[in-house]
Order: sequence, then C-alpha cells, then structure tokens
Amino acid sequence: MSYTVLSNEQVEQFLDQGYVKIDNCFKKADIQDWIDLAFKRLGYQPDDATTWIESKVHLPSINHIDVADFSPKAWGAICDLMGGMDRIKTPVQWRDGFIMNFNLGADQPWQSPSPKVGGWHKDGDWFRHYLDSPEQGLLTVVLWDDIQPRSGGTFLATDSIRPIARYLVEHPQGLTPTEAKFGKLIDQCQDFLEVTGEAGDVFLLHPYMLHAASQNPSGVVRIITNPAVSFKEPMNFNRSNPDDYCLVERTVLRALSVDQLDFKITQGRELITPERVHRQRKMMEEQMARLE
Ligand SMILES: O=C(O)CCC(=O)C(=O)O
Ligand SMILES: [Fe+2]
Repeated sequence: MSYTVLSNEQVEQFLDQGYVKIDNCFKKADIQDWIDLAFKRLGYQPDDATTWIESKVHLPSINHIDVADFSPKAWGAICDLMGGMDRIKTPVQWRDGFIMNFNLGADQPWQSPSPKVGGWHKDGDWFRHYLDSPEQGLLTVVLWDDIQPRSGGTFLATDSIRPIARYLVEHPQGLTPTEAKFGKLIDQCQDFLEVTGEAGDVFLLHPYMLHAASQNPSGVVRIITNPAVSFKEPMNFNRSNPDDYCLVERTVLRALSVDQLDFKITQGRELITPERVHRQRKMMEEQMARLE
C-alpha cells in the first residue's frame, strides 16, 4: 500500500507503538494571533508568571481552521492512517481551545513517566466505548509552541494499545468513560514517551493510546490541542480484502495477534455530554466579558 506522507518507518512505528510525529506542519507565525488572543482571554501575561492564576487551563475555542487547507502535510498523514479521506468524518478542524500547562506540579519533585504518575486515561469522554468506535479514529496532539523535555509535554504509554484492545474485546456491550476506568491498565505498560518538539509539529496517536498530563517546572507555558478525528463508520476488523484495513485497524489486529476478528457490539452506540462542556461554556462567558 502506498502512502502520501508517511514513510515505511513511520508506518511500522505506528503499527508497533501507536504514534507518529509529523514535523513542520505549519509556521508558528501563522497562528501567533490565536496565542495572543488566548492570553488576552485569560488576562495573563505570557512572560509574567505572577499573572498565571491557574496552573493548567483548557480553553473553550473561538477560532477554527480546516486542517486540509491549513496543513496539507498533517491532513495527508491523517488520511494515510485512517484509510483515505472518504472514511473520515468532515470537517476536520483545529481550534484555539488551547490546553495550556503553565506550571502544573512545579512545586513537586519531577516524576518521569511511569504507572506511578496519576492521570492516565484514554480520550473520548463523549461516547460509549467499543473496540470499533468510530467517534475517536485518531487522537491528535498539535504543538502550538515549542516543548522542551520536562516542560509539560504530554506523557504517552506507547505499549498501551494491546491492553486496551484486549479489554475492549472483552466488553462487546461497551463501556461508558466513567465505568471503563481505562487508566488502570497503565499497570500493564512499560514503554513511555514524553511529547516534545517544535511549534508546528503534530503527533498522530492511535485512539487507544493511554496518556497523561505532566508537570511543567520549566517556567515556559506549554500549549497544545488534542482534537479527535472521527471515522464516518465504525472500524471493521473483518474485511473481505485485507488490503482494505487502514493502519488504525491494522494496529488493533496486530495488538491482538490476529489477522481478522469478527467483532460485534451487543448494545447501542451512545453519545454522552461530558461535564467539560458546561465548564467551558461558563469559561467562555467570563472570557467574553473580559474581552469587552
Ligand atoms: O495537557 C495534557 O498534556 C494532556 C491533556 C489531555 O490528555 C486531555 O485533556 O485529554
Ligand atoms: Fe487526553
């Protein structure tokens, strides 16, 4: 199978470790306005840590761009992983709902990624989780600014795809995000990675990837977003032509050590409104009042 952006090494890395890093997907200068606006919305100064009231903030979004127009490279890589644009639910957008880690846990001794660190989770607080769930086809981490080591870069458990896949196979009735407690499977993981890179780099992650926020003692704010990309249809692990499996599906089959799987859900699909939505609505009202 040929890919437009991904190298053979990147394909293998995704199949084995559930992630690829696509560098240089955009220029920071092109989005500096969004960052400036984020600080205004919060009433914080970028270079004055005494103005940073909260140590970590997940902003509601105001602006958005279409990824296909803004970053053909990132879009090409997303299509490579998900089996082409016909399978992807559009529009695929990036927004300025930044997740800003100002100085989380800066007063605590540094902890490298391990099962002892708290907060490990699988994304997807808005749907009932099945092995084939289409809602989260990819997890994306967009770096809107440079991230040095030990500076708030998200921790990834790059061997988490297998335990999550097994757990989901055992639950064809599905799991709500609260009942699933995916994070407890971190005890089965031992390969960890800290997200680092430059503004414009993008990590594309398997939807099952366990990850956690990290401490940021660096004095420099860490700015990412982590939008999901959705499939139009549920994943299919039992295709008549094996060439039709996309890389996200193949990663699941490889994690389960099978060539195909006749997986059927036994309950309905379900969308859930997470508490986050109410919290961000309130934040938006406060920020609009500040901007006026
Ligand atoms: O802030 C981070 O590094 C991770 C955030 C995250 O995983 C989330 O909001 O779901
Ligand atoms: Fe997350």
